[in-house]
Amino acid sequence: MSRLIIVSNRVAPISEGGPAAGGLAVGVYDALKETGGMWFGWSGDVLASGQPQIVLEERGAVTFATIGLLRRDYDQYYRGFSNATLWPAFHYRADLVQYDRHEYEGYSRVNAWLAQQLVPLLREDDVIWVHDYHLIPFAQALRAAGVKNRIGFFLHIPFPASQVLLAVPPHRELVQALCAFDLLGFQTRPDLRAFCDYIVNEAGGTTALQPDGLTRIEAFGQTLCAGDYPIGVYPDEIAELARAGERGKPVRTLKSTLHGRKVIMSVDRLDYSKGLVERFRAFERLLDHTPAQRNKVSFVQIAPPTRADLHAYQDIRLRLEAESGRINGRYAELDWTPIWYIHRQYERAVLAALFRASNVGYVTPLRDGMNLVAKEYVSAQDPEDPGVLVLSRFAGAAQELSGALIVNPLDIDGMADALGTALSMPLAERLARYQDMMAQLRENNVSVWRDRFMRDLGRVGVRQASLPALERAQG
Ligand code: ADQ
Repeated sequence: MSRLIIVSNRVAPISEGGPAAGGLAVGVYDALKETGGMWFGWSGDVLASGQPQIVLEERGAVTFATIGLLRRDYDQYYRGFSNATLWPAFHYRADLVQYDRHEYEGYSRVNAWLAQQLVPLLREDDVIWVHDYHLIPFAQALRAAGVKNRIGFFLHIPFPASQVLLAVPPHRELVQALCAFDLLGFQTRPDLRAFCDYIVNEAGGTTALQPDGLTRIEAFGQTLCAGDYPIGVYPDEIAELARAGERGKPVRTLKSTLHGRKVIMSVDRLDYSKGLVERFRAFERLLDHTPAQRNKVSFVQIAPPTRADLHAYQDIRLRLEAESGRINGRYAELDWTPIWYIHRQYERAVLAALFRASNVGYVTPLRDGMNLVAKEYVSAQDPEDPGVLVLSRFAGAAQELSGALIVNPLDIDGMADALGTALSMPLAERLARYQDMMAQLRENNVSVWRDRFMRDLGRVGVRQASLPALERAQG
């Protein structure tokens, strides 16, 4: 079996069975343990000066290879082009896109430099799997260094519609760089369609659905394959964590503070793509329109700040603080706080137990590649008395979780109605919806996601020769 090389911006700090590891990290780490291999990426350190050196750490059959970034590289590659240009554009926020040519040059330079660091560690039959928007030019950089191995790419965030992607000045170079991979994986079919639309209408390439379900793409003189691979979780492990935490301190504290009131629960990184302002307002609208709900339900929003050195993130934080203060000021009573707005990180086991103790999972991003919280919320429910998931149609998870109450996060009244429906849903309907979603989550767990991608990457094989012009014209 070939050795697997995972390349991602950050290398997940995995400790065996450790609480910090998310589904993705665990899923990928499992694959590495099976095949043996290496996880390569940024260590998280930012160096003021000097020459960053790779640190190798062996754990069983897995080698962790990490390297620091110089301050200028961090600013241009990570903070700048990745998170101030690509992240907003790929989440349909062209209004927030900041573009600086030097940052793009830094992004390309760091990708090339990281690729050069990896090359001496590679063996001939390694299979390389690159993750996410920080590393779009990575295969191109490896190819330039003479690497012929199979290289796959998985995009964790949405791929935007062409008209939105055009807002990123080097859009063409980026898509051309993606075409240097052998296999491209997207979270959902709409993301794959958006990519194909760009290939056909902006790049003059062709796309064709193959009998094996993969889409064959020809563009920029390259031939590659693409498919949709919705990422999953391990639902039964989350259920077990949640059950084990049912009598733990966090849940006891929550319950004793609530005095039998219902709970609506949200957990997100604090990010403008997650739709938190609209979500707060819809909860306020519920209280406005349904006086009977006042003092009967609290909304818990857990949102640890991220990327706090970017203006857009400081801005959303201030807006949320203002909104939660305003709504609480309007409705709170001596014995009831309507919105609990918490900036903390919690261990996975605690989150799972809190999900189980809540009546509604409220997951309403404006755009999201998948949204694992939606899947974790459902997995954590009590099979005898499950809560209800209220889910944005713009989360990738909505393509699979049809048992959720699907909402448009811009429709404040619609979301308030859905919250009301969720809070009063009879047990029989909650059970039917939960069972439907759990079956889906078990069928497409994170191992299935990983194995499908690895199988297809093995299948597409080494770089394929371009088809002759005639066949290309027939598409
Ligand atoms: P994210 O944007 O980070 O991921 P998400 O899929 O929701 O979004 O994953 C967040 C993870 O962090 C979840 O496992 C969640 O439990 C955990 N988490 C969130 N808040 C936490 C807190 N306060 N304490 C502890 N843990 C917390 C990107 C894409 C998503 C895609 C994933 C995986 O943006 O769309 O689903 O990658 O592909």
